[in-house]
Amino acid sequence: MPSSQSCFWTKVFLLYEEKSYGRKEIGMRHNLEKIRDEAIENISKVKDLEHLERLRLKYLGKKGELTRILRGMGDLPAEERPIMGRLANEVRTLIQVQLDKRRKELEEKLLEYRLREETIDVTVPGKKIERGNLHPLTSVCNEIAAIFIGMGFEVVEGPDVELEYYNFEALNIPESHPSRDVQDTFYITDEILLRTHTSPVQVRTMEEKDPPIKIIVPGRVYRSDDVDATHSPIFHQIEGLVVDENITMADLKGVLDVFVKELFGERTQTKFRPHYFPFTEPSMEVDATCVTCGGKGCRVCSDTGWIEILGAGMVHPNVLKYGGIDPDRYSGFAFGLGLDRIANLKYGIDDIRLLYENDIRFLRQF
Ligand code: FA5
Repeated sequence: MPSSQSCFWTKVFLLYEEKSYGRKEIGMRHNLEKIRDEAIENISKVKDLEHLERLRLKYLGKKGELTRILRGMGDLPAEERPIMGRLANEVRTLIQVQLDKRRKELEEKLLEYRLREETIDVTVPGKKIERGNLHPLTSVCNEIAAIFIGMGFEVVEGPDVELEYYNFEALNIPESHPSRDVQDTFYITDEILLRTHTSPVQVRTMEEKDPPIKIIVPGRVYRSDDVDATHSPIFHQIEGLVVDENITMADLKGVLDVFVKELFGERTQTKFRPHYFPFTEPSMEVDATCVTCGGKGCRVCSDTGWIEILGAGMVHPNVLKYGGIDPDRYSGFAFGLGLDRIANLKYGIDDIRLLYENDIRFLRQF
């Protein structure tokens, strides 16, 4: 304690001794002395502001030690109260001064620490934020949609959980057709199933919209196929449908030729092979010159120079009728492509399973 303060206290206590106070007064004086010494010592040792605040409450707070002693003043003889009150106030002021002094020191230390530790080093290399990328299926789907939108098509969607009626019956698919087999299709009830292709959206759209109709339908489809490098029980298709007056196969060939050239390059050729689908007549499969070898023949195209990319045909009159469209007035064409296989061709992926395993090391490459 500074010498001037100790000198003050000595005088005060001598004064008390001289006046030969009673036991209560002496007890109170000793208590004040004890609190004072203890507070000064504790405050000088404190290392942080939180602890300092706890000490303030301990000594000067409403329930603090000094307040408790002051409450006992009522027991003192009336003439002693002002003297003891003054003494208590001196102790309070002394503790408060010590608290303020220590607070200032601790705040300065904290500021120094912060200035030292929290400076921003602008030369430290920044933390790179990893940018994600679209799944290859999404990218190819967007690319294909953009090509058709450029030709005036509209994008339409349909339900994955579909009525057997739209998936088969309205598409002129007879009872005996193998794709109706429970082995091939995921049935939910006898009449509800997971759609096996995007073609059900053809009749759904015809029911809602009068010609001219010019739509594409991207979506997920389901088949009870065993998994291998080219088959997955869940895969994706994009359906196309055009219905209007005077639509011919020339329109079908023209649109698909433009599409293939836009997707795989200007030099890509198309080949239309006769095929059978119950919902188109005539029907065909469309091949494109192999993306990998340009038509020369390689492992990807099994040395044929061609790759099958979609099924297509002129909309069967029965399907137009199911859709409420007069087949004597209107005609149309439709096509359906397997998006997964197109994505694999485009990116040189040789196994469809890679598209569904969600291995980030694989997906990051696209
Ligand atoms: C159809 O699904 C017809 N709805 C397409 C169509 C539409 C024809 C409009 C005419 C008019 P298909 O069953 O061939 O056709 O399937 C179309 C494409 O889906 C196939 O060429 C193939 O690329 C893809 N595909 C079929 N099964 C699987 C499978 N399990 N895994 C991945 N892709 C498959």
